[in-house]
Amino acid sequence: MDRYRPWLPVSDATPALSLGEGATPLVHLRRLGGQLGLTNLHVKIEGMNPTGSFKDRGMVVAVAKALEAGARSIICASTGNTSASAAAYGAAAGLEVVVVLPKGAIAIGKLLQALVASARVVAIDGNFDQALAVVRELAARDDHPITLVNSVNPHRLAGQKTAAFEICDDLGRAPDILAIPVGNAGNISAYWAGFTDYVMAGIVERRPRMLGFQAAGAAPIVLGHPVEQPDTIATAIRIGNPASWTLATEARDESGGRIEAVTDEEILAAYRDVVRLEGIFCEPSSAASLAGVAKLARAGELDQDALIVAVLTGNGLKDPHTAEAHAGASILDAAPTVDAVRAVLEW
Ligand code: AN7
Repeated sequence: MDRYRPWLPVSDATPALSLGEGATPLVHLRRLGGQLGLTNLHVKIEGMNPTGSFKDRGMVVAVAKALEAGARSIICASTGNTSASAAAYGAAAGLEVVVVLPKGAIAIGKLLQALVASARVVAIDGNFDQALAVVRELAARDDHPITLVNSVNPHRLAGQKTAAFEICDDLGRAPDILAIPVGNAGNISAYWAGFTDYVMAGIVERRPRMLGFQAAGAAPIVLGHPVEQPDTIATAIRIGNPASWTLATEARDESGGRIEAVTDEEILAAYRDVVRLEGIFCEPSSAASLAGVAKLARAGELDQDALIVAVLTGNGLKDPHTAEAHAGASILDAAPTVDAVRAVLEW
């Protein structure tokens, strides 16, 4: 909030709040890029934020503004990362935090982040879209004042624009292509707004083509209609009726970009490749951005020297069950002797 203060809806009346969010690494993927024939492929590692996802950029602004307005409580629906972030920033701000989640569909690390930070966690027998409808209604009522901190709160998107600023500041220009996973469609909209701000201010000349990727089983924007029962291994983007649908399609169309679907198999392949070849462990939903880039590169639809930034939205440590089930790693058991360890290593 301090670094990009002029671009944010904050004033001297806004309480100071920070867990050290932002300033995340932009890393050149030489090995994976080489395999795909792309010389200039980068990732923005948003899993390095304080709660392990990009949500912190927007949550810090939303919670500071809630404090400024005198709020005592905040509420959100979530596929996991928003609730982890709300729980952390709400704790730091001394607010009551209520999170409403789809039961059994949240990666365990994210659920524990909310619980250990003492959020009040309500699991509904329904999906994210139903949870969002419930919290919107609760926040709109007068009988129990509570501030909604989902990305329909404009302060969330304002804060998330800072990632686009950082990318431009690091590169000295905007990338040619920005690839990003799409769930509730807030983040793609925020990046587009951020790039637009920088062009309007004359800091960069052009905006990137925006490439958004949804999971094939949860691809309402690609299909052109809501999906009643979204399903994908990428639980963070298991969303059937995105709140920022129109903003996302505007970003796509104004940028000459695309929003496409990637299958769970393609997502898992990218999830494994980026850690095996590059040492970067992201969560499955995040890998949708790289899965999409890989698919288009293999189809010959990307210039080999295009300056590409794929956003890795969340940290792989959040979802150990998916790692265990799909990363293919196995442990070699051995007795505690040199010979036994040599034997299992086949030396
Ligand atoms: C890792 O936490 O919607 O398109 O409730 O956690 O802005 O929704 C998370 C979304 C991508 C999609 N990657 O971003 C929530 C939630 C990760 C995410 C997305 C999410 P949006």
